[in-house]
Amino acid sequence: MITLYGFGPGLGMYDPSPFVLKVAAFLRLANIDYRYNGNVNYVFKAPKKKLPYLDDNGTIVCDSTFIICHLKDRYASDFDSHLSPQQQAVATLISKSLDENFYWCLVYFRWIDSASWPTVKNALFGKLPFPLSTIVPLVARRGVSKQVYQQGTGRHN
Ligand SMILES: N[C@@H](CCC(=O)N[C@@H](CS)C(=O)NCC(=O)O)C(=O)O
Repeated sequence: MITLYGFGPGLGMYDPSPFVLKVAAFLRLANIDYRYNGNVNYVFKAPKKKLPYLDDNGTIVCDSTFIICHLKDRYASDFDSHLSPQQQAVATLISKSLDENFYWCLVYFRWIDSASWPTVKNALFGKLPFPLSTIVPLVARRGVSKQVYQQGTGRHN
């Protein structure tokens, strides 16, 4: 059995992580049977401390790009095989641009932008009991702010 580990539903989505959604979309499009296990605590158990990761009958694969490569290899489901090598290269660059650049804008507007933060905070942490409902979002936002700043996007207005 294949198990995809993610954060669990949030922000009105199957999973709030675009990387988890990308893998889930691939699995569904390829008609590969899988089970989705979503819980925010999996991030602490994940081998590389990032989600998603996948357990394919005992083979653990981390990172959405490597997961999709693994699925393409093992289950022969390459949707890009009709593309020329040049088109496949362009597709890889577009995908990487979204993963490595656009993603940080998404993170910025979810976690840092003061207009959206109250909504995101309530959606992700609203069910926690007091005082966790105050402390956990504060600590999490501080950690994410540091990441966005270090990546560079957080240095712009
Ligand atoms: N390159 C990775 C990126 C995964 C990633 O950044 N996941 C985020 C959630 S969208 C995460 O696990 N963040 C937790 C953390 O950094 O502590 C992939 O494609 O899977």
